[in-house]
Amino acid sequence: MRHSPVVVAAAIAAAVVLPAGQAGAASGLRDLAAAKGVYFGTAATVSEWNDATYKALGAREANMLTPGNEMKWDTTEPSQGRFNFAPADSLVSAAVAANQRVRGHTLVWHSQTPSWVQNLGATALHQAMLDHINAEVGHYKGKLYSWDVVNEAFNEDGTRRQSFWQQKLGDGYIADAFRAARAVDPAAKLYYNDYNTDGIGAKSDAVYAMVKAFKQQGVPIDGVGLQAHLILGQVPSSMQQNIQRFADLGVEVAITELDVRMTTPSTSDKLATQASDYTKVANACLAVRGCVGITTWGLSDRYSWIPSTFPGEGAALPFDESFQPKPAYNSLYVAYGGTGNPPPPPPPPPGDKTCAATYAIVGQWAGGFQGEVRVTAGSAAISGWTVTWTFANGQTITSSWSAAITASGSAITANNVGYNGPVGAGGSTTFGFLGTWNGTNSAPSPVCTGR
Ligand code: G2I
Repeated sequence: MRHSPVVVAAAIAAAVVLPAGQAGAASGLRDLAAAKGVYFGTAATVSEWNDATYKALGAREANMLTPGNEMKWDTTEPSQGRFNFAPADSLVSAAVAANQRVRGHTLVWHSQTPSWVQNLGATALHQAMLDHINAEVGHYKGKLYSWDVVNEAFNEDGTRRQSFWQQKLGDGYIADAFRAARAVDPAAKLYYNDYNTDGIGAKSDAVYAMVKAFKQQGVPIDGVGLQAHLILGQVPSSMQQNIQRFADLGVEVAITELDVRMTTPSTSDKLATQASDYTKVANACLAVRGCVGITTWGLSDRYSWIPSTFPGEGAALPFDESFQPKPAYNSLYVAYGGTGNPPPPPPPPPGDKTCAATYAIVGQWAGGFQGEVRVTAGSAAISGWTVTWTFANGQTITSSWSAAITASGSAITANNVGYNGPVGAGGSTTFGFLGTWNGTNSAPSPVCTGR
């Protein structure tokens, strides 16, 4: 068939205007997922989004965003009644700018919750939970797709996790949290979220029984999040059946934190197995009406929780550390109906002076500790950096090396000293300090700004 000159001219114009590789069929997973009536999302943190190349990749691939840490209690209410929504606000603004919706994560959890909460008596704890939900859900009212209201409340054998919530408040705290969240933002979908509930088993049976009971009792629950932190080659064979049984209860289901970890280094065999694992998960969700979307816990192996939690493991995400698509990405691309070549990784924006910071407690003793922060440059060299964080538990810094550190209350600012300002593309440097602590010494989330 011959094209009219007008059509040919339009095609040429489109080819010129669109970034290379995005003309024609090659768009990111978000568009493919949307065409199938589902979403594709990722988790990200403020610090990760400082890497402009990574943020651009997220904007191309994801139409749903989950703040990785910024909506958790240790950030949002570090001391009672003092709320800090600034880090999460910046992620929500970025999501709005990228036309992404947001999954709120998470309101009531045993982890990343300050000691002041854990130390309350039962009555005060119950009130603090309601106050926290009122404030945080209220702050984001009308802006979020969903909330993970309660996270990880069950043991592997299906009994309730004996967290401070459970021990002090008993079984009723989960329903109370859902009721409180619904009362504040009736539009947000309210989820229960957990791991190792991906296939049928004792733990998912317990969640199933709870959701069924909530539905019968009129407790407001809209969704179940299956985290899907999976191990290579171990996608549960009953995953689709499990998703289906939850959907049959009248709740939606989401895969909320997908990654597939392996022992590192990766090999082509392991990457092929991982690709088939990603296909299985995508197909299990796509096969069930009511499985509304998949979120991966990050996009690139450059930014993943796994190596620090499971030493010797990693390589769990669809893009490698250099943002190159792995076979797992191609699996998702095909599962979502993509044809032709997937889009190439986005080039680093010119002048992209970004960095990421990770915080580690390298030693701790009665009253004192030694901390170290690693600054890693993004895809371009930087000539200097500033790292900031907020201490949640009243820690102070008494001395430091390789950085100039100032404190304003609990807010810490660290600037490079002359000799360790320059960091090559993808390279890193560290600085350290001695500090004091009392009671709890939780590690903060540092934010890095490069120049
Ligand atoms: O652990 C993986 C995920 C399991 N399901 C719930 C998720 O919320 C959880 O996410 C991870 C974050 O990705 C990590 O970034 O939750 C971890 C804490 O349970 C987060 O790790 C923490 C480190 O433990 C801290 O030392 C660090 O200061 O991240 C903090 C901020 O970087």
